[in-house]
Amino acid sequence: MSRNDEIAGLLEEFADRLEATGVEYKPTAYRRAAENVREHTGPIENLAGEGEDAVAEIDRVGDAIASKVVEYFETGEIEELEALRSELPADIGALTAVEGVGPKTVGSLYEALGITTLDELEAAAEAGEIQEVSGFGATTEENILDNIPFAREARKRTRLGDARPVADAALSYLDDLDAVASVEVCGSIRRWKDTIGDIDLLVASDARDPIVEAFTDWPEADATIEAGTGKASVRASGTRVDLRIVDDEEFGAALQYFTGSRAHNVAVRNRAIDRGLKLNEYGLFDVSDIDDSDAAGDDGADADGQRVGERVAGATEDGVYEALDMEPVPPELREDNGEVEAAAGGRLPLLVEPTALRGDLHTHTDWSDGGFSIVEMARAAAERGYDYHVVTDHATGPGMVGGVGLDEDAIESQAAAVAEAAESVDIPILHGIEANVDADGDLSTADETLAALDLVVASPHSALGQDAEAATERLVRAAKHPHVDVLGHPTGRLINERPGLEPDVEAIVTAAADADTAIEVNANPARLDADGEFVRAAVEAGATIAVNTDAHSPRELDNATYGIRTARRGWAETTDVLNARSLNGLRSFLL
Ligand code: DGT
Ligand code: CA
Ligand code: CA
Ligand code: ZN
Repeated sequence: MSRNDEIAGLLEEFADRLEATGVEYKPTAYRRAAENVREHTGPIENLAGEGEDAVAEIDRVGDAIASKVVEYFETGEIEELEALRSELPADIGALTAVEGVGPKTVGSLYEALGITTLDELEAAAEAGEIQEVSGFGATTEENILDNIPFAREARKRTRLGDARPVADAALSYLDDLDAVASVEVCGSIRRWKDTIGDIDLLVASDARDPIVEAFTDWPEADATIEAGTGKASVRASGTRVDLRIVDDEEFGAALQYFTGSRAHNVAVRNRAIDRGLKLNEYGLFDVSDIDDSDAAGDDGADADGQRVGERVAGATEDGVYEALDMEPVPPELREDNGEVEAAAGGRLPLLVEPTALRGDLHTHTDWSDGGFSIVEMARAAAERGYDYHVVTDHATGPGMVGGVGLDEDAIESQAAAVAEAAESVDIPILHGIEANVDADGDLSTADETLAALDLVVASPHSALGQDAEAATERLVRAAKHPHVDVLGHPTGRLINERPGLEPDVEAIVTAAADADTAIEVNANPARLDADGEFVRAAVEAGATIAVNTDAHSPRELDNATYGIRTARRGWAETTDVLNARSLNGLRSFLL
């Protein structure tokens, strides 16, 4: 964990604990400060070394918070936070992971029942004690009980967006070591799964011990879990990172093996067996001349660990697939969902490329809850090399709190502002809106206003706990709405935080295909919604996909990568993706 993340995390905990004790306003100030601290580009530790004034230069970090930051770097703790921790000795991170349990709830439940852990929360709910606490009822208690298993599961896996930067940092650290010939990520992170159990890394080198040593000395590693011969595991940013070191000639076979998934590997291995070959992490071997009495073990080695059979492939991963008469399978597809048959038949899809996007169809500005102006966001899009930019601020409606959304008059004013902004940037700007899909599937913005816009994203932001049938009706209705162009983050899930809607996906993608409404892959790594399975259904139904970041800042436009990878997990080709089209192509879809 970088020290900026570390201090940001403490400020967030500070905010939660203040809120739990009933303090008003201050928690918001701490959360805003935490956000800016996390986003700050240089090491805050250096600023802290220069003193409070230097830290207070950071946007939204006032003198009081700056002095706590300096205190932390000087003494290793923040006295006031320690006092709050002993006043309320509850595991606030674990407890607030339960949907519907906020810091205030944690405070009340500690005061009334002394609850400090998830287990205690569950026991109290099961015993019916929570509904007896003032301000709580039977429904709340039931919801808490229902949501505990999700929270417990969620804490075991890391979001892709949190794990990937850690993996990239490890990759570049290892790549800089002289003894390293090749290095790659493997496992679920190479398949770009939306959550990651642990990060797997593979190195080719003939110097195993020095690399194990260098890896356990990696400055971002918080602890060594184990260090052996040719492998080691450390903990970094709360995630386990596994490293394996193999010989150069085995690198491709090991990469194939450790990328998984297990189910994909089983299918590929069976194909090898059918051909008289043996595939394992060391290589692909011709074992057709070896009879059973040679006792080749499961790993293709005999009892003495000698490898048997003649090596057919193994130095490169592509070579392994080719020797099995298969097209090389992109890692995103390796889930045993038909990719082995497709690769054998030369029928793999031409997946949408990471560089295919020509614009973002869902972005925010300071007209709603974004942090930047129309011009700033459009310039950032132009700098990325996009051909067009679409502004879709929030409309008013269910799920919008604190006066965030635009009403019809404001949308009309914004149209003029977009036209004016377009004159000062080198990129065409389209004017859209992110309308709210209410619980019944209607939109909260008037039809004539929607009709005047270039593009309408319609997203659910409220009633995300409704049952599957209601959710299906709601989303089908929204997809069929004559003014809706893109169905935004269709389930409303937040990975590891809330499951979101669980509709009949088939019904929605069919309606979307019929109505020419694109299904969004929201690339925010907290969402990745629609997910790969949803995309696959959409592509098969002939629906169009839009890969959008929902950016609230220029930096968030970079999240597009996660959206593209998710679309690839759903077998999407370039032609399936609306914003891989030219401006003219986009316009003709919007007609
Ligand atoms: P994760 O970490 O839970 O997100 O999922 P993976 O897929 O990264 O799984 P992991 O870290 O346990 O192992 C990485 C890959 O290595 C896995 O996808 C397949 C391969 N692998 C590891 N151990 C075994 C094994 O015992 N049998 C087989 N067939 N494959 C294995
Ligand atoms: Ca893994
Ligand atoms: Ca692993
Ligand atoms: Zn949005």
